[in-house]
Amino acid sequence: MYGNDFPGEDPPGGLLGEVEAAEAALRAAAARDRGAAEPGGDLAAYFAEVVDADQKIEPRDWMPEAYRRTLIRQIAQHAHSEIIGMQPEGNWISRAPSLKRKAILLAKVQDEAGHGLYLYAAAETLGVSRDELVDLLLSGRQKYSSIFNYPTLSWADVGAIGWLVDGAAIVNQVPLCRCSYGPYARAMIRVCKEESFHQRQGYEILHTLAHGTPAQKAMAQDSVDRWWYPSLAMFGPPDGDSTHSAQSMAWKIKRFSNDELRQRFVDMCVGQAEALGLRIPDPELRWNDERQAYDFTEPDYDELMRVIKGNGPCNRQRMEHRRRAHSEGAWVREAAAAYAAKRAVKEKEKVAA
Ligand code: FAQ
Repeated sequence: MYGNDFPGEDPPGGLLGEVEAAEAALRAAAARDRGAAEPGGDLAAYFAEVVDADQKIEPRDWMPEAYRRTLIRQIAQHAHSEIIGMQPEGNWISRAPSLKRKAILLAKVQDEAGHGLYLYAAAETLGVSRDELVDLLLSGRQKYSSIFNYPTLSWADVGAIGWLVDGAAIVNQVPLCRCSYGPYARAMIRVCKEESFHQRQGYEILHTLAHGTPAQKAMAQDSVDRWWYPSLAMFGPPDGDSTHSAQSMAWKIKRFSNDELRQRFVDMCVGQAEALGLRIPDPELRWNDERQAYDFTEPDYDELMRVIKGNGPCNRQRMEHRRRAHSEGAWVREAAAAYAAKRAVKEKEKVAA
């Protein structure tokens, strides 16, 4: 048992095996002939046919306006989450307990920035600019994941974020590798491979602490106690309250409902917690033979709604930090734009010569 492997290897090869299968399917879809219907006739029928055949909608294709808007909302929210998500762990870079841990954490936090960039680039293929999306985040008109509004109080929190938050992110994102929109699906393949490393590094931190001194083990347990329910809430409201799931699943943007993925995450974590020697803080957690899944206590969805609306423990702090970083980075954007303009003039002169 190690990181994101799960008992019985279902699906075969674990979650990474599923990512590889999705990557192979993407290649096959790109190579396949799309069949009889060509755009030009009934565009909506053509769109439906491509989605039904599990092929990919590409930026050049016609798509319903609501599909485009849904993708922009979800991909932008996802991108913002990666960027804001750098803050809780970033707080620990200068306090990591060894040079090795510091180097690993630096690389991990930098990867999150990279994920944000792949995702902004995927959203841009839908006809919005990164500047517009950043404005929407900074003005509070677009969201980011609830989970990043909780504080990191100890070094063990870096482990718990890797194990639980990256673990939940992977369970949610592996099916997105098979999303119907090509650029999002392709971005997700790379993101999932990197997230898998993130999850393992968190698991390894917790494993080390859980097998250390009694104080270290207690610190690890305290982290798991605080991060468990917020991680369950990351999957979104229960299916009955999820406004977008039905349509997103019909369009094959989402492949599973919020509750299905939450259950999958719980089932994956139980064995891993046992291997860590840590307790999942849920007295109701028990195997249900009939359902072939664990029964568990749902997270507090009222708390989720409060956090989503801006009233979590760290919402204000996270947004203030992001706004400050954005304004302090203005000179970098100006310098990059001036450099690009100079290069464009030089290129023009070269062509003219
Ligand atoms: N937080 O109808 P649904 C990561 C909103 S990346 C905030 O069920 P949907 C990597 C939702 O937007 C983590 N808001 O919505 C990392 C909607 O609001 P709206 C981010 C939430 O879209 C690790 C309303 O509630 N991952 O962790 C949340 O069908 C470590 C109704 O909900 C993604 O973004 C929430 N938890 O399903 C980085 C994955 N849940 O717009 C750094 C892609 C729901 O109508 C360090 N996104 N809402 O006002 C998704 O899969 C989906 O968007 C869901 C929500 C599943 C999050």
